[in-house]
Amino acid sequence: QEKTEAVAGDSASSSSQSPLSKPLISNIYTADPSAHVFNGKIYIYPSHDIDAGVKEDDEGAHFAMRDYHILSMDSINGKVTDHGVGLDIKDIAWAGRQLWAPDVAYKNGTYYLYFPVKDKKDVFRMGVATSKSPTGPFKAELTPIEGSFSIDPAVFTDTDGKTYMYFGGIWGGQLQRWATGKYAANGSKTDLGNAKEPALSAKIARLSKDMLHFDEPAKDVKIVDKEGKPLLTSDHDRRFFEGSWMHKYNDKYYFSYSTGDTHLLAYAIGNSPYGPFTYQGVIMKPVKGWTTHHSIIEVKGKSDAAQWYIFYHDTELSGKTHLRNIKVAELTHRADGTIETIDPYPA
Ligand code: FUB
Repeated sequence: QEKTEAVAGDSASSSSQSPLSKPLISNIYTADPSAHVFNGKIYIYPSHDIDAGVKEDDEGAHFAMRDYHILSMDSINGKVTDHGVGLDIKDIAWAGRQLWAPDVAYKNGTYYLYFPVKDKKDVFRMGVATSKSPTGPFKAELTPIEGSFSIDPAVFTDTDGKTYMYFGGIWGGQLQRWATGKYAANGSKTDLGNAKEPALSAKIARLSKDMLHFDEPAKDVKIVDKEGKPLLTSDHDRRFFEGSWMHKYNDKYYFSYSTGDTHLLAYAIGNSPYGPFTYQGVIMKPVKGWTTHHSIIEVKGKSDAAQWYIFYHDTELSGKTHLRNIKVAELTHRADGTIETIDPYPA
């Protein structure tokens, strides 16, 4: 396995930008970072962006990724280790193209890597691969997870031990093509176009005890405004587009996501993993590049003081929307539970 080391943000920087907000690695392009703390160490499961020479289109064909590299850090300001390829598309029996944003969960000595990839009919499905090590190599199951579709799995284990997958993405993520429950191959390339109807929702499904299946049919992740009304299709500044994440803070469930074509990371709070979630505001203003995608974790320092962080990406290194680099920044919950909006490029 390839193994390289890269140094994380240098805290001695004289830049006015937060020292944390620098590309975490530059030996490869990375995006969609799903971060987790396993055994006191930070592991990052990003997409591995490559230039496959595919023409850019609204369905994201230029995001033609073929493998995952797994990264780790001992601390937020520490070195980043690239552990090399943890899963390759050639080792996924049912895969066609486009290995997009993954996530990982741990249970009873096994790490589960959840990944979206188009099958041989060009339909996005979710697969799962397992390893005894957080850095892989991961071995993929022979078929996609039954009942799974679309993209961007985010796997959350609640304090009661139950694990859920949030997923979905409109436009190139194909969520709109599943509106009837069956895949519409000639369906819309964007959304359902009904501006005054509730927007398409992300999905949630509880995982089975063996972590390899959905334990229930996927349900809608409803996002409502402060009056309890669902966000509408026309509400591009607030409605769900892709990039789900879940974190729990002070017993509340924080569902965060990308608004896609308005390039915001937004969040909504609920009292249960299933929601409904009440829209609260923007976590991060637009980054360089079309896409924005994040994860949020709590990291305990040596003194046991905890700090929350957001991992995200932009296109600082390449200036190209399909060749991204991951970054990390501090995230602050205010006393009332709301989150301070992050400007990724403060003056
Ligand atoms: O990396 C490919 C896609 O771009 C992801 O699945 C989306 O969330 C967006 O970041």
